[in-house]
Amino acid sequence: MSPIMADLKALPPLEQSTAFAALQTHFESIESLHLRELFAQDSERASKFSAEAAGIYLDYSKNRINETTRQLLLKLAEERGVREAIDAMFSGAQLNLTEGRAVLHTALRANSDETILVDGKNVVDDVHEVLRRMGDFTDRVRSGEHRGFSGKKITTVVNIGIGGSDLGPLMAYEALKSRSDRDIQLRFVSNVDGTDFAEATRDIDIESTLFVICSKTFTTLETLANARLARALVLAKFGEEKSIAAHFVAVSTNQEQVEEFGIDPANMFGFWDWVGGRYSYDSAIGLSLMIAIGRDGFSEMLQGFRSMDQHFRSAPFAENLPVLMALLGIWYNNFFGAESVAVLPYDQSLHRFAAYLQQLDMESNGKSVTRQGESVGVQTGPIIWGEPGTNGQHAFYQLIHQGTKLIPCDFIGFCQSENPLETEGQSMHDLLMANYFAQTEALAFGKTEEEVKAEGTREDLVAHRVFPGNRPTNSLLMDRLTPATLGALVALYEHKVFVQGIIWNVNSFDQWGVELGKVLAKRIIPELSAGSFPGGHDSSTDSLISRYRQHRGLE
Ligand code: G6Q
Repeated sequence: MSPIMADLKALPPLEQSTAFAALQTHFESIESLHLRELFAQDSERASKFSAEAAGIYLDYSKNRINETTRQLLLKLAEERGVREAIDAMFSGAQLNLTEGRAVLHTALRANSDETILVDGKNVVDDVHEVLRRMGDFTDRVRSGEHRGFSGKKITTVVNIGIGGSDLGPLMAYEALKSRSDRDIQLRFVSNVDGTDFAEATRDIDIESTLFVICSKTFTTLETLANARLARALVLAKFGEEKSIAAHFVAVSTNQEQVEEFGIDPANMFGFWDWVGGRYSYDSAIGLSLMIAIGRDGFSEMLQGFRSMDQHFRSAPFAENLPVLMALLGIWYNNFFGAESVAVLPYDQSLHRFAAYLQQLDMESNGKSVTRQGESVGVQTGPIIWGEPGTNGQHAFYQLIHQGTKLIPCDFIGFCQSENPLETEGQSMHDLLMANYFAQTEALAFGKTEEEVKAEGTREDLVAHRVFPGNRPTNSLLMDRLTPATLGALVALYEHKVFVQGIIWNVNSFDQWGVELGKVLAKRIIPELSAGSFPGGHDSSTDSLISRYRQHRGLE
């Protein structure tokens, strides 16, 4: 075994572990039990199955578990070495063994007096140095000290990046928009589809626009293509290479490529290879967000991340929010055969949260081999999807309530609204949250045939109007959506994904699955331009390319 792999407990296949076998036996006895019975048996159930940390209250009582389930799941976490893995991650062990890297996004929010060594160097000092530079730059942009080439104040920031260099800042900007400087608008360009760039830039005033080029590697095709378009716009406007310095900054780990692109390293904000792209929006990748919410807002967000980190690191598993949510996920994924998880924020400003979690979870745990390269043998990462409530209620909740699939849901809501409007004396927020509470109640308890009949329902409609219930939900309730609660919420999901990855024994920190498509696309790019097309793919791909070429007038 390599020294890297020695960082974690040697694990037998999951289905051979003692706790997993015990859970399998237990599952057979509890599978048919209804949440109606579980609640009827115990009036204290809600308080027994809830936990709170870092401003997040988690009620997980509407899950198909009893005390034995909880104990067995907690045993599974212990048996799979979750405690040791947490310690290893926080101390900088090279858990990302296929890329030979530490996994230290938690260092991005460490207090300045902490010490975390990577190759003998305290990385916390570097983190705080970059944060200070970001803060100073942010202040200069917001105050108008940093201006465009022609002297105009910056009023538009266009973030160009993709995947981990886009989804985090975008999600967080949308979430915290109510706290942003409204004199500065953020735009995001990610897709290599020209429409994305064209729409984001069609009405901007280049003289007052700052482009933030975010790319960990600075080699990503989509980002570089969009960055070149932006560069051309700026040069077309001013006709001088010198204008680039006023209108471009880069966020990257790759100084050489940044310089080659023509951005002065003085305008570059760095981060490190021990930060995974999808774990990076609290690094310099969050620069555009910091410009929007200010350095204090950003620091408040880091404080929220930190509170959840501390909780995750120190709380006993029975009270540990990320561990509990991870175990509940495993319960449905590996025993009930659930294929997906719906994430349902009752807050419009979290409308990109499910998309953000899709990458965080699916790119991390969408794996089928173990850390040692053997077949995992069990189901791993679920499909993550969702939309804000109440919109989802008028679209896909039907399937969650009465469909044939079991879809565990995370409901996310806040006690205070950032926009506390009233309509004829009625709080809009109460209308919203009444729906949150009602949905979790309906999903858990449903409506029986007797209840439907008792309402005088026509005989032929009874079956259609029955709600089976017993549909599990987690309820996450927070006071309000602040930078700190957002940070804590994101860290909760980051650590949940980590715990599941450890239990399945997969490497949650690589993403080899995105490589093949990139390589094939590179081969195809020249085949879509003038010149003869030799074919040589399979018959389907060849004919699709030929048809495309015909329609483009090339054949
Ligand atoms: C995230 C992934 C991926 C990455 C993008 C952008 O964990 O690695 O989504 O963030 O491919 O990569 P660059 O930041 O290097 O451009």
